[in-house]
Amino acid sequence: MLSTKSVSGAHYRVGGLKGWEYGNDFQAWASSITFKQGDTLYFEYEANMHSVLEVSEEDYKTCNTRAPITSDGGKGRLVVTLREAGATFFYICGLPAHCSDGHMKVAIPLSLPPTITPSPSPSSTPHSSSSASPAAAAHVLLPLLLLLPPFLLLSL
Ligand SMILES: [Cu+2]
Repeated sequence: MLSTKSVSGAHYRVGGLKGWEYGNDFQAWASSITFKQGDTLYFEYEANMHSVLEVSEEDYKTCNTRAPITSDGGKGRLVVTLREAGATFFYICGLPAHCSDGHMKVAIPLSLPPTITPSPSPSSTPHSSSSASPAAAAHVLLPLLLLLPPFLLLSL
């Protein structure tokens, strides 16, 4: 059943019960979840046995650990809040063999949120009225000029 979730995102332990471990099936784990903007990932593992690198898609595919976007330094716990809706985040273990042989790699695709259109009406109203005022003044002035000649004729 669908239910209205709270605005604060869901929390996920990467890899489920086994966590960030050699040989865990992270793709199966990730494919079972629809990740949303604001969700939080917890990478948990024995410190210094692994690490977590955020990498580019290319480095994810090739298990290249030499050019990470970020690295957690093998502290054993990394908390990541997913911010960019529609983006995909790529994480690999910093030990190349763990990535290539132990499948310690995971791609996290973020779904796009349902289109929420924030109503910008308070800010757009003064903008449109200020741009309309010169035109409005011209419209008032024109009939006034047309009315003047008959009035002048009558008074003469
Ligand atoms: Cu590892």
